[in-house]
Amino acid sequence: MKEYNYKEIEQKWQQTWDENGTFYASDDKSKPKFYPLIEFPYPSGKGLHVGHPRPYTALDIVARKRRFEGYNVLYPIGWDAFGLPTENYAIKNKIHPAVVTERNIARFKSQLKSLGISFDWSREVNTTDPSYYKWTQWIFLKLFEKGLAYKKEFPINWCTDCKVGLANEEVVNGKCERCGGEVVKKKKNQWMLKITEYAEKLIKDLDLVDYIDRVKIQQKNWIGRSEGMEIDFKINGEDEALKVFTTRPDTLFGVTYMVIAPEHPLINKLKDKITNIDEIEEYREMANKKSDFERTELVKEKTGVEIKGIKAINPANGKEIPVWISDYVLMTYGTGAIMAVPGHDTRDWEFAKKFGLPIIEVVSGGNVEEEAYTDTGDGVIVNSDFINGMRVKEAKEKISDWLEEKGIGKRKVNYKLRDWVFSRQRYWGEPIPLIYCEKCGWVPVPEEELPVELPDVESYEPTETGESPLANITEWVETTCPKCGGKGRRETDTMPQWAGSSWYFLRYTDPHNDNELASKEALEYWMPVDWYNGGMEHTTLHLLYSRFWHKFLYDLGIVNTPEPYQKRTSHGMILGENNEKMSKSRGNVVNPDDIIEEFGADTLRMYEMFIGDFEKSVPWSQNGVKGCKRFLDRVWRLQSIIVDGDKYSKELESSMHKTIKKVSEDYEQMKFNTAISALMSLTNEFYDLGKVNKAEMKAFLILLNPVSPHITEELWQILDLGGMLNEQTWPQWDEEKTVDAVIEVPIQINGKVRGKVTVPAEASKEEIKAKALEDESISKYVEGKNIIKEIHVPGKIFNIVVK
Ligand code: ANZ
Ligand code: ZN
Repeated sequence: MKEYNYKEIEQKWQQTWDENGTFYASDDKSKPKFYPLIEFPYPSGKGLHVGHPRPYTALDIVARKRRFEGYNVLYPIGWDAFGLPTENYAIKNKIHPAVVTERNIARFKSQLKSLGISFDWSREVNTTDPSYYKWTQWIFLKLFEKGLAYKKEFPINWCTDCKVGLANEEVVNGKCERCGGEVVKKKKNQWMLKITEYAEKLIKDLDLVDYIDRVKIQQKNWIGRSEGMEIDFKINGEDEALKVFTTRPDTLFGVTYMVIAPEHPLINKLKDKITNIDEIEEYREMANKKSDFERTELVKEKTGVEIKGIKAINPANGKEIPVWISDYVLMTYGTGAIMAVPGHDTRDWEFAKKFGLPIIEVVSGGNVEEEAYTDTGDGVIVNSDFINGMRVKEAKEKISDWLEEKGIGKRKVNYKLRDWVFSRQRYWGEPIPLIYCEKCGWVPVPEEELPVELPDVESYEPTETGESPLANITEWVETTCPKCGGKGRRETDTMPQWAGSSWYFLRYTDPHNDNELASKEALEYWMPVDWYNGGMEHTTLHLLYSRFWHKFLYDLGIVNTPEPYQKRTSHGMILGENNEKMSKSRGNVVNPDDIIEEFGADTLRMYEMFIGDFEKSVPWSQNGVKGCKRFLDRVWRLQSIIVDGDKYSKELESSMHKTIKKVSEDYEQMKFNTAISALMSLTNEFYDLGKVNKAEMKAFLILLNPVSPHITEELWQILDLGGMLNEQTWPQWDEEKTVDAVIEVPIQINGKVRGKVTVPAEASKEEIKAKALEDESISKYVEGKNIIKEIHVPGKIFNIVVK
């Protein structure tokens, strides 16, 4: 027997699969299809991380299993290659980001290939390739055409270090998510995408898909649907009404003051009436410096200023109430103004206590002098005229009807979801394909002129004014208006990194198409993605954005399914040995290349699947890696005990069926660790018995192949089991043979039948007796007596004689 030379074996099979195009998805559309998807990597300069192979191997297992089951499988891979780290590296080292990207991709690709994942490399996509981003731009133009892309002056989050506008989600605790730099507000004209138009569908259609619960919950929370009312409060002596959004119209009689956001337009409108305008302006300036996050932090001390010279009127009881300005009310939610009910809202309560504003109890059950009573379950409405005595739910309906009848209020659904800030003032992104003309306004670049390619520039740094470096290239910026032929200027903002990943799964179905983003036939056959696995860090935004684009394309009739992904699962992270996140600074980074070099890709793959529950984060263990290598060594040596046989042997028949069932089901449920355990136990049985026949070996190798594809393919060849392993079919199990045979034994006490026990056919006398005495209806005849004799007629009867 040759030694287990994993290096030679892995290289050999990777080359063979490549040359044969073994894992290319076929265009044979008569077969059922299976489309698994992993989140395509960002080719960073750091190379592959040991976290990458975990999800890739997981879906590789499912992909390989499906091929054995007769499916036409599309398991694609590509590069999400626009983005800041590459751009920052390019700036620092004065290398074109395209060159950096190419280098990084080459490295990632060779690393990924050395893992032996069954990707269809013929369909590789790269978001920075003009033939790809042509279609990203095309989709943007469709959004623009349908009025879903618009420009708006928007106080954006501005990172003072990256000099770039950030989306809310890129600001973490008031700091830039990427560089940790300080984030301030800056007014800027931005391209926005109207994702809010799809808010309702993005929630409702979650019913159509099979996502793990926590992912659905994240999607819903981010969209943040909230049912309530918009109510108009008259401003004394003005035509102007102040509109608020509330989810608790039942507390209307408890409103003792109002609060507007610092940015609220009412201030400018009533400037002349406001007697303390300087104080107000000063407060506004201070608030402008804070992030939304800081402003809404609960623990923070409330601040605010009363707007003197104006009063509002509570429409329920006609009472005059003061209007305040405070930064705990956000301009970006609801109407930017609230009716304050300090008795029943915690923030309002804190504010009222601090500024000595009155607190009225309108729902009984708490003690509003001590704290806000926010419970909506048990209390009864009090101090509220015609809704007194009702429960919250009923009162809400009643007062909502009343307000609507009077034309003072309107039922309204609000969403936390904001429109998507789609502009970046950076170089390394897709140019936004629009031209500004003094006469015609924003004009799309004609379709036949797409893609608008990134021009070469000298320096990739954003300009001091915060414009993208593209703004400095006059000969690129200055162009003619496609509509009137007059002077035009190109948009110099580029798209965010989210753009390219919002539709890449569509391109994989037909990646070389020059005429369409993908052909109708390809989309119809391959979509939706059957199974999408990715990290929990992407289950909010990437998922939401790509679902939005997909729904938009669905409405245009370009794709044929309302949802892009039928199923979504998520994996846990791989941590350092000491349970901390792997990072350079901690010095605990494991490089997959080193593991492949020392133990082989088959071992690395197995280890990453064996390491623990797939959904949980787990620490790396070098000993665990060694354990997997030892197991594969044992698998290799099975050659020495192989015997002929084209059926499972009597001794192993039941174990074979049980293992096939267990492994098949576990792979589907992503319980890879227990599937591998079952294969380890079966191997032990082979060795205990001193032999494994060819029929058993065939089934065993196919079951193990998805986890460790090279060694299994090699053993198949060495043992001459017929053809290539990857051409076989998945082994079947016989349900009957997976259950142990059981028998019923009647139990007699002193010759009288007192009951029956069910035991395995091969159960011993002791086992039957123990089981019988567990049964109260039998044991009561034995209690307090001595057993003097036991008579066992195997398969027939068990008699206990007592005295
Ligand atoms: C009166 C009231 C009484 C409220 C009460 C709550 C409890 P969700 O569920 O998140 O939609 N609100 C409305 N707009 C706001 C803004 N721009 N900034 C800060 N707070 C705002 O929350 C809706 C509630 O949040 C609204 O209902 C409003 O306070 C507040 F016992 O109105 B409520
Ligand atoms: Zn024009």
